[in-house]
Amino acid sequence: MKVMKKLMGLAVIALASLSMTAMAAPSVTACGGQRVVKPAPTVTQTMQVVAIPVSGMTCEGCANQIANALENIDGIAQATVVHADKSARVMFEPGKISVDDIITAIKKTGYKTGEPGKVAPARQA
Ligand SMILES: [Cu+2]
Repeated sequence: MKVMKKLMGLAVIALASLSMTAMAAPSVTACGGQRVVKPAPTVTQTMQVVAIPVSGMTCEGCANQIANALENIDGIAQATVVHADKSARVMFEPGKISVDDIITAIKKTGYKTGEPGKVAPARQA
């Protein structure tokens, strides 16, 4: 009985410290990546969207840095990178840039990529 109580107490402490960590996590960044907000792109029928797994991100600031870098590239209309999802969702113009180019660009920012998901049209015809 005493042991059970002790274990319960430990579990409570563990839970408390977990939620403390969650609360202490800054909403934006630990590594300084501030998202540069750009106007929403004009989505054309030729644009496509690809989801690319990204590993190595440690916070939302990393995600912001990748998204900013991608959106500075000609042919990329919009990049949504989410640390929690470990993925990048990129809207691009296939005539200007390929999925391979996008993967190379992500790697250049210092993060690792996985197999890209299915490429889909950005807009339904
Ligand atoms: Cu970071």
